[in-house]
Amino acid sequence: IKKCIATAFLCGYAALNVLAQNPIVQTSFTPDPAPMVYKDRVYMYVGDDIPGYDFYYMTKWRLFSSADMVNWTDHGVPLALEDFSWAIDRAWAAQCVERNGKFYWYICAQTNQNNVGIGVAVSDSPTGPFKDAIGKPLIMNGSWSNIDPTVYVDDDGQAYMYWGNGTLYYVKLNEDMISYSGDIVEVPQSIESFGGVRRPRGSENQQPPAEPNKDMFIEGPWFFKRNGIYYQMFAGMEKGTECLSYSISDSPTGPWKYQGRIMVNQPTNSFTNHGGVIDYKGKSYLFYHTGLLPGGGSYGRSSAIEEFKYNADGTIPLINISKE
Ligand code: FUB
Repeated sequence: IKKCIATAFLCGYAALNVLAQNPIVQTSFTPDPAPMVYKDRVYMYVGDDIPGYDFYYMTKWRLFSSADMVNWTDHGVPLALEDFSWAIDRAWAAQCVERNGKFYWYICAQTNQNNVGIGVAVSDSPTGPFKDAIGKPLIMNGSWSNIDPTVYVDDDGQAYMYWGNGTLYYVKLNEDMISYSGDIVEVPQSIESFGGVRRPRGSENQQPPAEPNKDMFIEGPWFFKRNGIYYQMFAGMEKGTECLSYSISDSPTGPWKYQGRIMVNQPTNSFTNHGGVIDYKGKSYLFYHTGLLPGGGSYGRSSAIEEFKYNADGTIPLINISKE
């Protein structure tokens, strides 16, 4: 094991095998995992927390892949802030999806207009090279909520992109995957749809008082469909720390029905949690992050994976973290 870690450090950006344990990458911080199944491999697109920082100042995105969920290949840094002329900081959560043999990596970043925007890079291969597809943000409306894009192409070919922090938005992407039609829609939030409603900043002490321990949509949506059910997993709230929660719908645009928490009250050593869900070779996996790599914490986060089984009705059980 020690030899493998050392090799990974030395080889830098070259493709190499890294360890299969939680945290599954031990050679760099790997927050905000976004898994993608393509052909017979799982690709895990992640961010990169920089050691020593006390905020989410992030500059690049990393990629790993596996054919067995045990041995992971390091594909280095296929995308970074400098690939977007308009991006200056906060290379935050991203997701890559495939359509018609092209790969679209949706990212969010702080822009040179002093807000955050969502961009998209495109490639002919899941491992790159990736290029900014439009040379400007796909979404930039002055809001600081434009983070954490998640994209799903439905069976009828309509693609949807959800994103948000506090406020959850979606648009219908066009077939080219780099433009959209119609308005940006703000998703209504209620106790029934997302477990609670986030209070406007500064109004936390106003009446009516918040119910203790109320869940709510914070950020990090992960939108997907399975057996006819649409799922919206998201970073929710549990005792002042992010947990993973989810809502479901029978339509890609809601209304959403809150189902509860997926990962809660776990010793993750991180304020944030952010995840993705896939089925791969007949098994279901939750990807998420913790601050459990030595030297890690809320600003040094690492990807982890748990296998789980859906309940017979499609609901998701509570999932515990494992450290190995
Ligand atoms: O990694 C930076 C931000 O922290 C992400 O965009 C959020 O989802 C949270 O994980």
